[in-house]
Amino acid sequence: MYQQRLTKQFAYLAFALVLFSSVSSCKNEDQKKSSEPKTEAKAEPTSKMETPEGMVWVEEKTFLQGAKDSDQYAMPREKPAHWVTVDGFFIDITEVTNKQFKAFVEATNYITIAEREIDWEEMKKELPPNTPKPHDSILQPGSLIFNKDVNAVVNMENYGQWWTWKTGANWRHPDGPESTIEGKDDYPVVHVAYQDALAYCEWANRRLPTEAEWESAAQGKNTNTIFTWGNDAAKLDANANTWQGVFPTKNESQDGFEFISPVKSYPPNSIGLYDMAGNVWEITSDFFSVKYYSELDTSKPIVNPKGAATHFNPNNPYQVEHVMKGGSFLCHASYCASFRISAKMGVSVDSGSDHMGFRTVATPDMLTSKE
Ligand SMILES: [Ca+2]
Ligand SMILES: [Ca+2]
Repeated sequence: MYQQRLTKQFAYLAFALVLFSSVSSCKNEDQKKSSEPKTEAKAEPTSKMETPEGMVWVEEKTFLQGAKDSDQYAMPREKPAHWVTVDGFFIDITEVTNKQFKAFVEATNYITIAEREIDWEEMKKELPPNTPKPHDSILQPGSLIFNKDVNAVVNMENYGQWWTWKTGANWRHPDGPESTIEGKDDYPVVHVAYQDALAYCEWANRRLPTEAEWESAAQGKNTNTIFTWGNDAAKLDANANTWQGVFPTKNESQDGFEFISPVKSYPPNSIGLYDMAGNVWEITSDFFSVKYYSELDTSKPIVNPKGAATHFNPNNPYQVEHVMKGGSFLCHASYCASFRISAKMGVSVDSGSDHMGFRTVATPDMLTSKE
């Protein structure tokens, strides 16, 4: 019985290590007024550098970061919208794929966090004080996967109902030890944590985008739209792999994919970027702080913002979290609607799952300094 209780407790705690710790703040509040625009979006000449394979150039522009006034799904942490100026940069046209990540691992013998032995002494630092140590049989390498068999939920605030800690789940075995990525070279890599993404970036001479860079890329040639394809919510299913039906119990898959999809399965945005909405969440370099925007000086555009000075999430105070963007194949309008450009959630630096990956960016100075 004690074992069973511990198991349940650990399942909850393991989840607390990972995702959606900020979901309880999904309630709307009165939106603060954004400051008046001080500058117009401007076109910059495309970099004269040769564009790296698999990337596109995002031009410098000044735009509204955060939730737009007309966004009915906007959450407090996305407000107020504020003007930012972001320099031009290159960004991957797709989420990093299994093929790309495999090349990194083969070159470096890197072992992802989900594949490593769990160090309880380290883990407990990220849990509430006096959390009892789970049985060793539970403290095994693994990751979080969506529970595809969930058929009823009693409280949407209790996300532990549709998440399962899966021993043996990692990027090579996305659904657990029996699963493989054979034949899935062009699927996004998953079960990679922020720290794993950083290691990939270091090897590839890339870095993670800031949240502002990510939003600039998601806007593309559009001007301050809610979605990466524009403002028409009815175009969601044609443009992104998300969830249709009743989340999390009934997935009607009208968009063509029940769960994860190969990259480029949906149309690109206006500058040729795929899956900026949906498929897998994408990690950014910014700390996740629910109060970051509300404390900004928005009297003039902020140039190349790099996010909050530190992380802050009252629902997950013991962990360092970073911002992830774009939502995933699990996103539904009834549950945070994270397929919007301004939407965000926090994820701890050492946690991955089967619906989170990343894409990388590069600036001209990074590419020339490597010559
Ligand atoms: Ca889908
Ligand atoms: Ca995505």
